Amino acid sequence: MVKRNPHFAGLSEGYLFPEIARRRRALLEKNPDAKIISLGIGNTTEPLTPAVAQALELAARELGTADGYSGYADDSAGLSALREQIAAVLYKGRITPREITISDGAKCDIGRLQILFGGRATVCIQDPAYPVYVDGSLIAGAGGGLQYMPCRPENDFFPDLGGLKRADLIYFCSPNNPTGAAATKTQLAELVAFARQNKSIIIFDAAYSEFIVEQNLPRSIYEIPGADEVAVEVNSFSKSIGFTGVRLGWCVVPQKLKFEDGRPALPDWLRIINTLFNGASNIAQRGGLAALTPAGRRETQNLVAYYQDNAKLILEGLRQTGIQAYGGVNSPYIWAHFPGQKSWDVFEKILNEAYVVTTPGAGFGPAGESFIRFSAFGRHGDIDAAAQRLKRLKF
Ligand code: PGU
Repeated sequence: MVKRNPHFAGLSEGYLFPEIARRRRALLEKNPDAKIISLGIGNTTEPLTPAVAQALELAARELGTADGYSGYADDSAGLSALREQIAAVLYKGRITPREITISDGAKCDIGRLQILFGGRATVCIQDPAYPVYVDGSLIAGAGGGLQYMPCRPENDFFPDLGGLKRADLIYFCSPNNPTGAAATKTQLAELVAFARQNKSIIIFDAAYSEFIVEQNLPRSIYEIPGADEVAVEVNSFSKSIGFTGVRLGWCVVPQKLKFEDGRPALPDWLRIINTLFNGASNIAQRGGLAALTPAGRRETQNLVAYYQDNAKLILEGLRQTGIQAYGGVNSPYIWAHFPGQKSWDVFEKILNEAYVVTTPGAGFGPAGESFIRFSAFGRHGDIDAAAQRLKRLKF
């Protein structure tokens, strides 16, 4: 018999979102007529926008012709045109196309980065955080060296770096999932200085960067001078243009990022991409290119604005109930506080009394206890109905 990989012993039994889906199904079994509204998993609901949908369609048609067909790409790092556009449009030339690799999504890149740095790397993770950082690190074998950085209303959701032990990797997500907090330039400069001082590497997750509306908030860690020596960045087309199912993202590994022995990290990263990944879908990449044209950029803004209107409705609904809620401005997530209550209990109450699916804060880490995450992804009508139902609840 084969021994089970011991790294799985430290993991919670199941991944967070399937557990939530299970509880939703349980309610439907009890009450098949329940009109459930999901504000749980951050899953996009609006159709692909015209310029992007047309580009995907055209790419698929071309693959059906002898001249237009293509198979494996020569370079698994992605279409050069797309890498150039990401560098020009989204990084304004701060990053070169060579430092960008195109992927099937930010989650998949986080998994591959965990292979790049290996199971011996010690890690610091925001608490609460997107569960993939902790679970993925544990699967990679980093069980011994995992440190939480509590992010609460009291510290403006930015960790107290002074109290931390040095770690090899620092996971940082801004705008944050789940708290909705977007770090300021000053805060990110502090993070970069901390990483430089400790010779740590930041894994910066900018999956929600398009949701930033307030002026002067950084959309990328590379807006901070010197970050290119200490940070990799992952990002995605999932939340900005509705590619949660199409699948397309990218990762930046700057040429200046070096390991302890002075070797650059980029060649090792490209080795992983070429060895364990055959490149992102050729069709999806054409959609990504269309999303970066002026028409595509306008469509992205409209789509994001649609979800931001939803966030306002949820925030208003919660505030009228007297619940303290954070986020929802530069982020599609609202982080609501229910002091003294267990988040899974509040989750069950909202599910069973309002038929609204949410995500319990405890699923994102110990500091998430007594919080609930509301996702603003959904149809206006559903969100409006959910906000009305929330107003009627007594906590
Ligand atoms: N990074 C962050 C911070 C995310 O919140 C998510 C999705 C991703 C990356 C994944 O991006 P892809 O490019 O689509 O791979 N978070 C959602 C979905 C749940 C999940 O398991 O990914 C959420 O509800 O938190």
